[in-house]
Amino acid sequence: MSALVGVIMGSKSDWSTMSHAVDMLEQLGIPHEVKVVSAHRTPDLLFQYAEQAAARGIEVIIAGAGGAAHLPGMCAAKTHLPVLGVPVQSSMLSGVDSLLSIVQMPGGIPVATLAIGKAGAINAALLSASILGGKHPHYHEALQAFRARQTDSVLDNPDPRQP
Ligand code: RP5
Repeated sequence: MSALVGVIMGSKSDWSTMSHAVDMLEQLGIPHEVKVVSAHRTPDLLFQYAEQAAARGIEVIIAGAGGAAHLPGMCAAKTHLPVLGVPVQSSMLSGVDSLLSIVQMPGGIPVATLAIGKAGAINAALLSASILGGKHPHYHEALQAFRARQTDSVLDNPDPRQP
C-alpha cells in the first residue's frame, strides 16, 4: 500500500528523535515514507513536497525540526493536509526554541504541535492513527489495541521497585 503518512525532518540530525515516530507507525501498521526536507537548505523541495503530497495519497504529514523550526509551518502553508509538528530538542535551548517556532502559528494556518523530543514524536504517530481512523477504521482498532496493551503493562506490574 502506498504511504498515508509522510514523515519529514529538517536534517539527518533529527532522525534520533523522529525514528520514534516511525517506530510507532510501524507498530500500528500505518504505511509511511521518511525524508529529509529542509525549510532553509532545500526550500524548493519543501514546496514541491507539500504541494504534491495529497495528490500522491499522503493523508497526514509529521514534520520534525529544531531551532528556528520553520519546516512544519511552511509545510502547512502549502498543503491542506493536517501537519503534526514535532519540536526537536536543540542543543542550545533544549528545544524551547523549536517548540515556540512551531506552536506559535498565526491564526489561519494551523500546525498541531506535539511535545518536545521523543514523547512528541511518539504522540505524532499515535495522533496520525486517530486522524486516519476516521476513514480507515482498522487504524482506530490498532490504536485501541496499543492503548489496551499500555494499560495492561501498568496494571500487571504496579510495584515501582520491579523493572
Ligand atoms: C533544523 O536545524 C533541523 O531540523 C535541525 O534540528 C537543526 C540543526 O540541523 P543540523 O545543523 O544538525 O543539520 O533545520
